[in-house]
Amino acid sequence: MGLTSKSSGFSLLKEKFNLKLSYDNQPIIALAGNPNTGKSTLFNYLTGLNQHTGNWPGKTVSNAQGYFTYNNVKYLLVDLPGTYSLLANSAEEEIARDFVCFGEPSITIVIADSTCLERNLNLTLQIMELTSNTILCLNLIDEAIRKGIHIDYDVLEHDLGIPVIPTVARSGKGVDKLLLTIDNMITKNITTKPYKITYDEIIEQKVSNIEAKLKKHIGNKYNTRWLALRIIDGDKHIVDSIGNIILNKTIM
Ligand SMILES: Nc1nc2c(ncn2[C@@H]2O[C@H](COP(=O)(O)OP(=O)(O)OP(=O)(O)O)[C@@H](O)[C@H]2O)c(=O)[nH]1
Ligand SMILES: [Mg+2]
Repeated sequence: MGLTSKSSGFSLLKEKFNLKLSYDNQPIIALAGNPNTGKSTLFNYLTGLNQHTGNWPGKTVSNAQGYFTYNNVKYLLVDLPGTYSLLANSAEEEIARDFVCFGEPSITIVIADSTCLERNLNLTLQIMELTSNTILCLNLIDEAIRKGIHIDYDVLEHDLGIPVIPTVARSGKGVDKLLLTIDNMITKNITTKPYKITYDEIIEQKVSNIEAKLKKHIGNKYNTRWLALRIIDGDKHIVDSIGNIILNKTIM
């Protein structure tokens, strides 16, 4: 599944991801995370009945999109399938990864299960590598407290370089702070400085070479460092998508 060559911008998003944008340039918030971390609970809490459900185009994976308004801004919220990684070993991983990479969400919220943070942080780091507009939502904090797990939010926030918000999605605890953080990120009152993984010198060298070539063809719209890493991985799906972006640009 690559990007189609005829579409661009607003229509491309609508076509590829079947997004129900209510106005042009509407801020899109993606909810990502491991399976069973409370993504849909938070999605339902924020959107209420104001939602559409269906399938992702061409997939049998269900898709939920909904709206919520905060500080006079109407956001489109997209509930991504639960995944342990973005390596695209399954349809769910492919959707989550394509959406975060090419769907251009304004913000990606990673919903983590606070009772097994180590496993959840793996996906968080992968998402942070793909987009700097990331918020980590430490959900199920009530369960963590019940199990005697203590998390130092400030240290985590400092080390990751992104906002870290504890929540209980089932009751809505912490959601006010999450909304305020979204608003502050959209209005650029908060800027993030996500922790970046540095690879061995030989890989970093190849990444810069590939990145320079990519930038020449596709500019700065997409995360060329991440795309270069996937090319080194030999990821055919990503190579096809890049080919289609280049073709699309040539046609425009
Ligand atoms: N105790 C507690 N339970 C929660 C919380 N958030 C969600 N749950 C429960 O956790 C379970 C999973 O929640 P979902 O919202 O379906 O999780 P999900 O991430 O959408 O799961 P997938 O779509 O399968 O990836 C449900 O039983 C929720 O009621 C929370 O903060 N605290
Ligand atoms: Mg769900």
